[in-house]
Amino acid sequence: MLLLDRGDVRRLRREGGLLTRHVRFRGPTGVETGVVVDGTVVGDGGTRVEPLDRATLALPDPYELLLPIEPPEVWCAGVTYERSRDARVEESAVRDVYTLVYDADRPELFLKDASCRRTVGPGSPIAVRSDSSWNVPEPEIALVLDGEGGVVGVTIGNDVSSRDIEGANPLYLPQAKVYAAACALGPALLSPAPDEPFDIRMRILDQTGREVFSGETSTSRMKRSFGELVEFLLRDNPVPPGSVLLTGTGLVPPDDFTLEPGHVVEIEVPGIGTLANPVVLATSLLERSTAHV
Ligand code: DO4
Ligand code: MG
Repeated sequence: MLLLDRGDVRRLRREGGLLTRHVRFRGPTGVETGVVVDGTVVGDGGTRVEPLDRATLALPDPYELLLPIEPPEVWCAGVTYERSRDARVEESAVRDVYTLVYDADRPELFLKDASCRRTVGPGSPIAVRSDSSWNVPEPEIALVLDGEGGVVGVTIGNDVSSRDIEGANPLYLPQAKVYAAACALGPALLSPAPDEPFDIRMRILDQTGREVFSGETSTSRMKRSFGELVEFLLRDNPVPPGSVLLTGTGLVPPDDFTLEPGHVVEIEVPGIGTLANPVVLATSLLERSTAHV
């Protein structure tokens, strides 16, 4: 089920004005939508749940926080920050394409997921590819689109990527970017989308809880505006309402860092919350899903 159909998009637009964090969760009676009020999750049907943690909004048993929306499509923009351009130039055997796209009028845009097959929610495992030895999380602001050029809200996105596969040849981009659990969204959908820049902080913890990377950036460092990215995405392209556009990463860990199974990635955006996901091998998820077929 898609949370955000045309009617939902209209409702979010109508409710515009008061900044609200929208969530979805599973409880004993099924999936509910709700909002966060003074740190408490309040379901539309009246259920009140106190999160275990006010940043991640992780919920106690028998409740489970879900994706705030199930987007029909997830798109990504790339090389929208100088840091991303420099990292790509460093990793790639074909360097010019990144400098050219950073300076060009037309942005890089690519399809990351459709039908929510590869996108996971807060607390669920994200994955690294088994045929890659250099993987990174990409913390990004994710715009929720109304399909008509408007942005109805924002959430946090993680565009998990393989740097060595893309670095070998830019034509391998879909393989570097699109695989099981390569995308995470959440924990909440903030609506309406504020005009102010967002601070984005990322921490990566190892199996023992030790911090192995931390960094922060701001969307004020982006080369392009959100409006420009949405306008290019929708040109001659029927993107369904409720789809999501990730707007690029400005945080890249040092070149000797690779994301590994057992790590936990935490992405914090003040006003939205913290998106936290443990890391596994993509193959382990596929084994599990075929076991249930
Ligand atoms: O060109 C590769 C994609 C870069 C990207 O995903 C980003 O800058 O966030
Ligand atoms: Mg990215």
